[in-house]
Amino acid sequence: MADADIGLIGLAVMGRNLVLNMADNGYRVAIYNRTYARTTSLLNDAGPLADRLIGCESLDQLAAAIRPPRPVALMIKAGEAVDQQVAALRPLLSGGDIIMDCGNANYHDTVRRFAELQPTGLVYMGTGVSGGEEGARYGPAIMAGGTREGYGRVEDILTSISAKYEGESCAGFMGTDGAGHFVKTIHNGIEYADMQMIAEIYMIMRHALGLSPAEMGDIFERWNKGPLESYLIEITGKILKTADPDTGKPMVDVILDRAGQKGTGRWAAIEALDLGIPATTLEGAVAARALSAFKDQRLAAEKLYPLDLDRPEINDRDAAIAGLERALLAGKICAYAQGFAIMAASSERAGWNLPLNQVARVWRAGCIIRSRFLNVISAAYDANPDVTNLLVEPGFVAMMSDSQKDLRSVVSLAAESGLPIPSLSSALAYFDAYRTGRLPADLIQAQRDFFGAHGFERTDRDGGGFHGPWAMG
Ligand code: NBP
Repeated sequence: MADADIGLIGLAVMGRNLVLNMADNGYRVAIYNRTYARTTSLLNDAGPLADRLIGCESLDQLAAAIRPPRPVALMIKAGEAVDQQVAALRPLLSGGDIIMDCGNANYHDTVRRFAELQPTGLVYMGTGVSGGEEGARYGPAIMAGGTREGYGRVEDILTSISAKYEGESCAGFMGTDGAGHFVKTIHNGIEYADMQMIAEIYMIMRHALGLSPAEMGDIFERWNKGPLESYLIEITGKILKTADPDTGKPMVDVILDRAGQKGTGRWAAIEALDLGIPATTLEGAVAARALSAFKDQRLAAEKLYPLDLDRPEINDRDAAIAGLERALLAGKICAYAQGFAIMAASSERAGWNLPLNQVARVWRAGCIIRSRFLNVISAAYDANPDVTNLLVEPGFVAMMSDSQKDLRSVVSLAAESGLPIPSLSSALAYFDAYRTGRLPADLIQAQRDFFGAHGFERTDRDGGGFHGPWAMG
């Protein structure tokens, strides 16, 4: 009998938890996985929720089990697997049915799939889901794309299963075709920058201030009650206070310093470059992870360039720690200014009309970058939907004016101590370039004209295409 509210394909860690979340919220879900063992395993583990699940051994059974018009969510490995799954589903679905890809798709693929399905009458909804395993089970942030009409038909399900921030759902419609997956990509790019800047502060605390992991853990715990309050600060405090059960050493001390990445941060940086939007904090974070992978080379280079710097004396440790907190806030402001600038530019290029106030709201709970700070961003976009750059919005001007000196001191301390802080230092460089009325780009233009006759504009005349009186040769 076709009485399921939705179908879900892909019962690995994310899909399985989303299904349980849907069932918890009263929905009847038809479930399918390429390897049937995962389906039986979920049915066995679901306890009383199993009554709301319909295990299907084939896609035909799945299609027959859902009440039309049928929404089918995919929670499978991103990439080719999604194309294969869509191709297999197509003949089993009919006009008005929805295929909702909830995996981490590259948004370019989503745009293509949306266009391919449009003539068939099927609605393709690229939907970013953030929050990992726990988010999927108890409430993720959900960034949906596709058509507004299609979203209207799954809105109840998505808002019910999403995280809630003070009672408000953290699910929302971002725009047509690839908008939802694009917003998820930028979320991940900002996440990279946030994590990197926290790691850089940790490095300074450790090597310039000589703090132990447990001491740092206490500091992050305290910071989580202030303007930096966020999931990432919270877990950093917990991580730093955790000991390795085998050795008794701080857990961070036994973890190899080689960071992994699955690619979404890199996608965000590529989009920024492609759009011509500076996103140096995100790029710095991607590069920092890449550089961390060259462990052997770093160890060899360390021998060639031993640090023989006179490290600056820090006389007032408490003041230095307070400065680090403000510096991290300043860096965070620059990272979010960059991330939101990428979204604004992409929205304009794709004609998405991304609701940036809503993006900030959706990110306030359920996702990895959830934080108190996102309230300030949503308020800025509520007050002025055409924000040019968050750095010049009144609330941010006040915060940045208070904290930029600290970012400067921290970058200077790190440079004098030989500590690499690519995201914080590029945040400062971005801020300084953004607030400088006249940059040395005059000389760049002269050089371009000298070697390539590219022409330039003049400060004292209208129009362009002027050339300098350069002597050739
Ligand atoms: P995985 O990304 O590890 O994918 C495993 C699932 O994909 C299994 O159900 C597997 O079926 C299925 N699958 C594969 Br692999 N190839 C397939 C194909 N050709 N046709 C049909 N199904 C296929 O699962 P996950 O970690 O649960 O993540 C699911 C999606 O959610 C991914 O896009 C991921 O990037 C995204 N995501 C993950 C997280 C996270 O924290 N893990 C967070 C946010 C988003 P099988 O059982 O038969 O092999």
